Amino acid sequence: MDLRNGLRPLGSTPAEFEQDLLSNLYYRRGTTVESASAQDAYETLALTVRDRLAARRARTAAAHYESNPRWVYYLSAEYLLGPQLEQNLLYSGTTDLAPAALEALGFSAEEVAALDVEPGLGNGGLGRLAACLLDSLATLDIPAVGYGIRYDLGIFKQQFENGEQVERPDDWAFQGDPWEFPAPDDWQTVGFYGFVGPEGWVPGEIVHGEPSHLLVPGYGTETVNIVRLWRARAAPASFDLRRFSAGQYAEAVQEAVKAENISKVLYPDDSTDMGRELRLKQQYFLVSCSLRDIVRRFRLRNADWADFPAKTVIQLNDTHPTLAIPELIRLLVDEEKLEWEQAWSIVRQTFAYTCHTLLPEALETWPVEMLGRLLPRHLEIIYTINEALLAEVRARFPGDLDRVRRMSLIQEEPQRRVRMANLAVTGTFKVNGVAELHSQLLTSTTFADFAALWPDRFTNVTNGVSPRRFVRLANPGLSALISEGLGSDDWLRDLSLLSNLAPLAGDASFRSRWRAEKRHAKADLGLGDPGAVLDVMIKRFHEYKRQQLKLLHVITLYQRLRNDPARFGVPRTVLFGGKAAPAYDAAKSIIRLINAVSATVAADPRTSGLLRVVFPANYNVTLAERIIPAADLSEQISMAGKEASGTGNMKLALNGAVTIGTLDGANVEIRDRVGADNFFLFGLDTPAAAALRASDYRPRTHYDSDEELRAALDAILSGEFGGVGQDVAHSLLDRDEYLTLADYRSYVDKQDEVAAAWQNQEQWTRMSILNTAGSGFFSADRTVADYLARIWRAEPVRP
Ligand code: CBF
Repeated sequence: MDLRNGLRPLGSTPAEFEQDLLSNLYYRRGTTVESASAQDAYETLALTVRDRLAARRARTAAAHYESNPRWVYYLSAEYLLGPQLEQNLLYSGTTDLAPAALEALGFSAEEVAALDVEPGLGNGGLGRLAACLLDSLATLDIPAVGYGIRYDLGIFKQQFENGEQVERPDDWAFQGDPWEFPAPDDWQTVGFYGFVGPEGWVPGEIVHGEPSHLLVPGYGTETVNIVRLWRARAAPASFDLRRFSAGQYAEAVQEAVKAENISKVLYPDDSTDMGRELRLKQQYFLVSCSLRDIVRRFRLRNADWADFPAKTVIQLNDTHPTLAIPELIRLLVDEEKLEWEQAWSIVRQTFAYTCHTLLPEALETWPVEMLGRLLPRHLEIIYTINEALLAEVRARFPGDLDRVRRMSLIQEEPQRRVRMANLAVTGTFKVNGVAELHSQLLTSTTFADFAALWPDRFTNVTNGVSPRRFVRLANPGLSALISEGLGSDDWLRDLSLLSNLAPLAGDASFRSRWRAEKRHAKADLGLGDPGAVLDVMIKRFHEYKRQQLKLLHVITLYQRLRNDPARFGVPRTVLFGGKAAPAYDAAKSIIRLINAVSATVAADPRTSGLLRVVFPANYNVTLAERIIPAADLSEQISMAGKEASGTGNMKLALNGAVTIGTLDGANVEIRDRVGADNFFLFGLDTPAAAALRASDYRPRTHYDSDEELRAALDAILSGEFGGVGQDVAHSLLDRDEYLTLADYRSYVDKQDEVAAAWQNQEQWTRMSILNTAGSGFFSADRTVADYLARIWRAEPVRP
């Protein structure tokens, strides 16, 4: 009997769903209706929904096995998945069945949904992008697996104490994770340290990688892919029974604790050598476990290594998984006994690399000493790759020693370090940036030498976001209106259909309903003053993103309100959201100053009904899904040439927020698509910003010549805002690394245009609708289609 076809289909009627919920409560949760807690109800609902997806997963796996396809493997240090329950209800078609079934257990859908904790497996843009790409890969029926680390603790929970960010552990899986399937029998062995002897590498420490997986369903299709996550476990022998028996309990487990620290926390603090070494260990742990798993999967249906690149593409999400390149060579040469040439050729046909940054400091390098101590064989392999690379450079550019020095995989000064981005470019067949401008800048600046050597290796794939999560789930009211306007909800699988909304921008009754939806979303957020612009800046805190510029504008508005009300403009609620890296003092000072300004503004009765600054703590996907639908104005104000792409800009535009922004990252493409009239552009562009930076830039000249700017900075310096923030003001006046003062006037004037535009609500609503209508390009489905056409070349397999 074919067991897969023998699976009992799970029912789709309310009665069948309720029956399954009840059985799961009894047989899997081990409790009863009488004693069930809300947590029992949540976990039971999750299992009931998961079972439906698992049945689809079984059919998907069978179809994949049958067709022995080309696989896309995505290697990423992080996945910012967001809450799972509502998405899985939607994707399994059970959204309407759940409330009644839960009611039968005595619980409301709302109280149960509130227990759905976001997995703490991601941090920011590249982690959220990874999650969107997995969603779209499944939606497009592409055989794919995401590989990552199953961190015990997520990035951190942000709280404010006296306005300062404090970091608390994010113990997200404290009560377990009902969406997770552990697979402890599939564990892998990972070595560290040791030496390279005549027989090859002899590791000095062994750690086990224990996998679990989460299901990644496609929308509107049967496919369910997986993301496989590795958790570090000590080898059983590491428990020292002798010491334990002698009462040395801490010493007895210290080896085990050290091993298990590898997957303890996402992005451990890297301000110490120990922290840096732990991060490097995490990176190798991820790639070593994942590559063995990829090889195991290849062998299920294939025998000849020559077929490996035809069956496998491995995408490196930024440089964190770059050690996969020397690791695959090591597996092929040392373990599979292939010749170096064949192994190198396989590697170069298998890997591709996505770069997500333009900040030189974000391009990872590791001390040669540390890498050689932790992974001695990998350092040898990196040296061998480097020899071949430099020979090629010398042959192409004879006598150009400077170029050789720049392109080398090893930086010599001031400390010998391995350049991971150079390794990633050298060991892959395609390298992509994440927005048009970013990809151009990569080939003209960051990777200019490599682009001169291998021009065909470089391409662009502009980021995208999931319309299911960020419109349909986040903004059900607006989604229903869009579906009504377009005559169907097909746009959820083909976002380009949004362009058909454009004519409705001219329809007064549609505009009035659109406005009503925006107002509902604001009311849901508790920011219900319909007359106020909701001005939103939600993103990680970094000086290049320039939250400090937004803050200077807020202070200017506050001062106008007090001194020159005629210039104030329109009522505004300014909302900030985001975390700063724990060791990034300058960003933390900006957070503290925002909270101080917020308190001062709130305490002044003159601001009532006119100006508010709100900063909810712990910005995450859950909060994003509430804020984005309500936003009127989207702040995308980074210094031009610094933001690789941005994806919050896309989510906000899709939900009808109008952008005020610089020509940076994907802002450029957003403006092109929504129309210059529906976008508030300000500031220096990339060449102008670069030229100013390269000149003798003196930020104080702006302070001297601009009265309003001077007043804003003086207010900070005088201690008007709780006596904090002087360091922020000094940094702007003395260095202004990111040209905040240079762009201040252009920004404030543009904000005055925003205020004038807001006064004409019909016109504003037209702009809002045209932003949504013009944003169809920014679907992650289109992004995946571009990856498929330009890099992955994998075909769909339908279960
Ligand atoms: O490509 C996704 C995002 O990645 C970042 O967040 C990153 O982590 N490097 C970039 O800063 C964003 O511009 C980009 O959208």
